[in-house]
Amino acid sequence: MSNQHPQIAIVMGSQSDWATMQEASQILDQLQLPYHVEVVSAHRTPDKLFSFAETAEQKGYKVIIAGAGGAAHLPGMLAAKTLIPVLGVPVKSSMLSGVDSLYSIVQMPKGIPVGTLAIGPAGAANAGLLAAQILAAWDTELSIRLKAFRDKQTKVVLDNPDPRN
Ligand code: RP5
Repeated sequence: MSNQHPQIAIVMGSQSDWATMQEASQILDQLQLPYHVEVVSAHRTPDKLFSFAETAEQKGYKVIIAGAGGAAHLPGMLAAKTLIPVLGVPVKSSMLSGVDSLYSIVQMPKGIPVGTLAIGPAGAANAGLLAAQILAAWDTELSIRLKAFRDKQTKVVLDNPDPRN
């Protein structure tokens, strides 16, 4: 991990979201990208949500990954309070399997965008990749690491064409 100040923040509505959101952190670890992690709840700590969003730019964050489940306000409220791009991850909920989270995050009214990923671990991992790809637009070395990541996963498929093995 480099000593570089984190340009990515991973926030989530609850400690219980970490099981999902750690997929984003694992991708960023693989890509040697530093990140900040914090629980920020839209409904339990609304004032903290506001102060996090208001100070995010001065802390140097360039992308915020926000995961939440149920009536998932966190990504949309963060997006309303900052111009930093917010990637929303719908966490799978116990009652509605995360479809509630997905609809809450993806259906932002016109004017305040949230880039919404898939429900659950795949969405969290892809949020990590997408955050890295956004930063790679200004970082050639990161771009090379992302290309190597893709080449590796392509090779795994090409090297194992028989599904019975
Ligand atoms: C949301 O409620 C969180 O994002 C979490 O997905 C869900 C359940 O939270 P806990 O009751 O596990 O704290 O705020």
